[in-house]
Amino acid sequence: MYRLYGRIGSGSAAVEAALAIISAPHEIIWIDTSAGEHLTEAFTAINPRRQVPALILPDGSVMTESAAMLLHLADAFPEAGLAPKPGTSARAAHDRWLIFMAVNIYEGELRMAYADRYTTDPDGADAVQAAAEDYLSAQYAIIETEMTGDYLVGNSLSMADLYLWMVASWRDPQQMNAETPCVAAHSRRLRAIPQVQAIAERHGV
Ligand SMILES: N[C@@H](CCC(=O)N[C@@H](CS)C(=O)NCC(=O)O)C(=O)O
Repeated sequence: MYRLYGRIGSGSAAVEAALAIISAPHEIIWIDTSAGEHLTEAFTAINPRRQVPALILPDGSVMTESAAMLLHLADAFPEAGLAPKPGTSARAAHDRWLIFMAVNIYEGELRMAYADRYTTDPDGADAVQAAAEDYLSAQYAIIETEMTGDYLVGNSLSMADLYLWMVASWRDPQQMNAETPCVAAHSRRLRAIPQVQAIAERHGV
């Protein structure tokens, strides 16, 4: 049994979707960060960065980092076909997209959400957000240019698609439609998958 620590509107959504699609037995423990539940001693022992998601594997070991969780689940459930075979160039492309989104897009969103953490200037949050918005647009433009089919890699759904759906769900849909229509269409395609739809509804996106 997997145990996922998550929060509505957080990076747990892609992991929730992956666990649902591969039908892995799991439970979700909701962490209310607005009530400081991520700051407790018990949760800090699970993730010293005091962030969700965190994933407890069936053997009790702890994983943090949403992209790493998806890679782990892809390899632990190869029959689900949610990532190309390890060692192939398709897998290289897949892993590249996952890491691209984790380090550029998710991080860019954190600059939007926690702007005051990214400046020592007490009046600097607006400038951090403005720069983050430009930065995010540039990252999405790269995806838009390189996305040639229905999915990010090859002709089938992968973990990278679930991650793109998740981060794109944090953006303004109208802006997405106007600036990156292929990414917007990808989000609609993903949302039509019943398990993704259920998670989207849970997260209100
Ligand atoms: N790199 C981490 C980022 C996780 C993260 O920043 N989570 C946010 C929610 S989306 C969080 O827990 N924020 C609480 C805080 O930093 O105070 C991942 O991909 O899992």
